[in-house]
This record gives sequence, C-alpha cells and structure tokens, in this order.
Amino acid sequence: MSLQACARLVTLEGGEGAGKSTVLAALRATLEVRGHEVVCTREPGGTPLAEQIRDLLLNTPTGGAQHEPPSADTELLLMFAARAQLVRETILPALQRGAWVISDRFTDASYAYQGAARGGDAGFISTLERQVVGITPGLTLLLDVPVPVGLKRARGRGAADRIEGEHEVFFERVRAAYLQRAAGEPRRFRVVDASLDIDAVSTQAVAHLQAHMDALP
Ligand code: Z5A
Repeated sequence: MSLQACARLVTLEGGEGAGKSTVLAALRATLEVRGHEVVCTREPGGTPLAEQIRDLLLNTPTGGAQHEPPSADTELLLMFAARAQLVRETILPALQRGAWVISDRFTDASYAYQGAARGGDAGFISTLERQVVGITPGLTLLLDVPVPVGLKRARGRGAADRIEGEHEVFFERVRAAYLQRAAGEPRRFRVVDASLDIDAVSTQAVAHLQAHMDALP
C-alpha cells in the first residue's frame, strides 16, 4: 500500500523547544487570512481518545508500585494507535471537506524518536505508516535547533515529561534523524533555522507555507 500525499496537510517537526507551538499559530493566521478553514492538532493526541493515549505515553508514574515505563514496542504502537485515531477522526474528515490541517508532529516523529533514538526498526515503522496511517504531508517544516539550546528553552518551562527527561544523546539522535529525513525528501521538507529569535523563525516558516500554497494548482 503506498502513501497518499496530502497537499493541505502541513506538519511541524523538531526537537524540544524548537518553537513549534508559536510557529503553528503564525501558520494558522496565514491560512485564515486567505479565507481557508484550518484545523490544528498535535501528536500524540488531538482527539479525546488519542489524548488519553498521550497521557499514558508521557505521564506514566515514575516511582512506587505503579512505576511501569512502556517498553520500546509499546511506546511505538501507542504512538501509532493515537495517530490512527487522529487520522480517521480528525485529519481525513477535515481534508475531505477542503480544510487545511496543521499538525504539531506526525509520523516523522516516530521515525526520529522510536526509530533512530530508541533503536526501533525503521522497516516496521514504515509498514505501520503504510498500513495504519496511509497519508503523508504535502509540506513538513523541520524546526532545527541545536539540542542544548532547545533543551534549555524547554526545560525552562518546568517539570519534564517522561520523554523530555531523556539524555542529551537521545535528542542528538533525534535531531540527526530528522535532518537525514529532510535530506532524503527535499520536496516535502523545508528546514527552518530555529536557533534564531522566534519572530525570525515564524517568518521563515510562513514564507515556506506561502511558497507551498502558491505552487498548488
Ligand atoms: N513523540 C514521539 O516520541 N513519537 C511520536 O511519534 C510523536 C511524539 C508524535 C510530545 O510532547 C512528545 O512526544 C515529544 C516527542 C514525542 N517528546 N519530547 N520530548 P510535547 O508535545 O509536549 O513536546 P514537544 O513537541 O517537544 O513540545 P515543546 O518542547 O513544547 O516544543 P515546541 O512546541 O517546539 O516549543 P514551544 O512550546 O513553542 O517553545 C518552548 C519554549 O521555548 C517556550 O517557552 C518558548 O517561548 C521558547 N522558545 C521557542 N522558540 C524560541 C526562540 N526561537 N527563541 C527563544 N525562545 C523560544
């Protein structure tokens, strides 16, 4: 089964503290000014059931009798379970009625985190992508920031969740995997220098979205 490219599905990827939340708001405004319906979502999560799965993934108890971190396979399958729900409940219906969808993270995150950083099998992830997700974004903006810079920003916000608590080496693997994916799919990915101030990051991202829109038939 091949993946269906969806021009109006735009995804934001990157490491911690890259500025995805801020950029997402700027992209949304850009599309709305042009009169488009925009559905914004995030992963893992984005529907009531998928948000429950997010909670299982990110907020597992870290001590006491309830301490049971998910295995790497469990983590991967829960990511895809949440994604399957989001695609069917939210993303496909929105695309089918002509809306744009902006997702804070999508399948590329599973390749970077569960694949490259956790050591999961990329072939299995690709099978899940084709069998369970079935679609791929028309535009993916990779907000790239050096790991120490991003972690400092993210950790400045307070307590880290289970994945945010990983070591710097883990996030270096995530960053390298994202950059490798971007290099491998230059038509879909645009890499944004997210080490700049947030206004400059948003400006770059918006310019890429406008170019993508202008190139559509
Ligand atoms: N995950 C996975 O493992 N596999 C998957 O398939 C998927 C996800 C889909 C989601 O948690 C976690 O799930 C994530 C990957 C994993 N794990 N981690 N770690 P999340 O949604 O809570 O985490 P996140 O996506 O990494 O969110 P984030 O750290 O909040 O990143 P962000 O949205 O890009 O950052 P932000 O909220 O816009 O900014 C963070 C702070 O930095 C904030 O105080 C900003 O004001 C500041 N900031 C941002 N940009 C700048 C610039 N340019 N200058 C100065 N300050 C800035």
